[in-house]
Amino acid sequence: MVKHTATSVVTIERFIIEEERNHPEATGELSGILYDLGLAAKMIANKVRSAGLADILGATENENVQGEVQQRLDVLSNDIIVKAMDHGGRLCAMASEEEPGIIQIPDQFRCGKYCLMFDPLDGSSNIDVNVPVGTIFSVVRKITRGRHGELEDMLQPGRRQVAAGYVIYGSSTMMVYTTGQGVHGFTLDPSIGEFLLSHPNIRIPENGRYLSVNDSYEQLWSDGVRTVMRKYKGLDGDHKALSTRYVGSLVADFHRNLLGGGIFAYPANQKNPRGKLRLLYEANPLAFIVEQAGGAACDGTQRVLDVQPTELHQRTPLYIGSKNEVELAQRVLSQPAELVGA
Ligand code: P6P
Repeated sequence: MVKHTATSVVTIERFIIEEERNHPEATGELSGILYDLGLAAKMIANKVRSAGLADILGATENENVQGEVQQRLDVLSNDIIVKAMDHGGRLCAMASEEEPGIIQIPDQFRCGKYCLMFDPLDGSSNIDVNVPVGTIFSVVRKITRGRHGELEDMLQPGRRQVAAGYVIYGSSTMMVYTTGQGVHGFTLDPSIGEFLLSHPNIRIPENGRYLSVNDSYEQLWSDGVRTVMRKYKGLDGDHKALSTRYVGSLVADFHRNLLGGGIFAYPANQKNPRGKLRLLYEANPLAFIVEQAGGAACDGTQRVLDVQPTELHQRTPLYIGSKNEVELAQRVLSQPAELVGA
């Protein structure tokens, strides 16, 4: 494998092609998916950057399948991805946070052997106040027979993913992805419209610096979760105090912790007994990335990538980031209730 450093000018297209060369059996279909997602990301970045000027801020009158008011940029980003991906002949179906059911490939286009699941613009409630938002995507191989993708193709455990990534629309636009060969980050150079390799082989520090959690739910947490948070805050003397950093935008919080070390936690609570975040297109892709970077992700009792999905939009509690902090959560939350806090 060619060893790149952040100083050589390597476009994402060149990097994808060079990575593909490491797999003689590769047909180039997965490379094509990643390339097309990079194109969609540039188009979304363009809309996000000019949202304040082009009167596409604010909410539509529609709600998505989650019952969340759809922001106009949500809908626009969803349409950009669907139209960029539906005709390439590499996908047999898609699924999006913004659409209730599976998105089929139109009959006039060829179907491929992969399924794409995505959250087109996560954290969109932050758009109007200029807080970073992100796109998250997950790719799995089709396992059913027949031309078109089916629900069964989507409901595979996260360990079956063949690629996963996100785009963060922040102070710069970055695309971070893995195909199981490490995690690599590319920063968009708007002057040439290219994603350039800026963060080769990202590794997350084993010990976290930051704690990302919404403390306002403390009264709704179980005793076990409260014990975990006490430890993260250094109140039990057996773990150093982490600095709290919570943007309220998953991709922004995850990206900071991936680069600097930290734990993002969205526990189950009495209001959201299965957590808030979605398994297939939020927790699973980020879990694949973080494990490839040397971190971990659990739902409080098991590895996220081992969860067997049962519904397209199912939610999951999520503890994701530096290995030591995720293992602490799993250790405490796997104890019988009566032992928690012992
Ligand atoms: P809360 C944004 O709406 C989102 O889905 C994630 O991006 C973010 O991490 C989470 O919800 C924030 O949720 O309940 O803390 O506002």
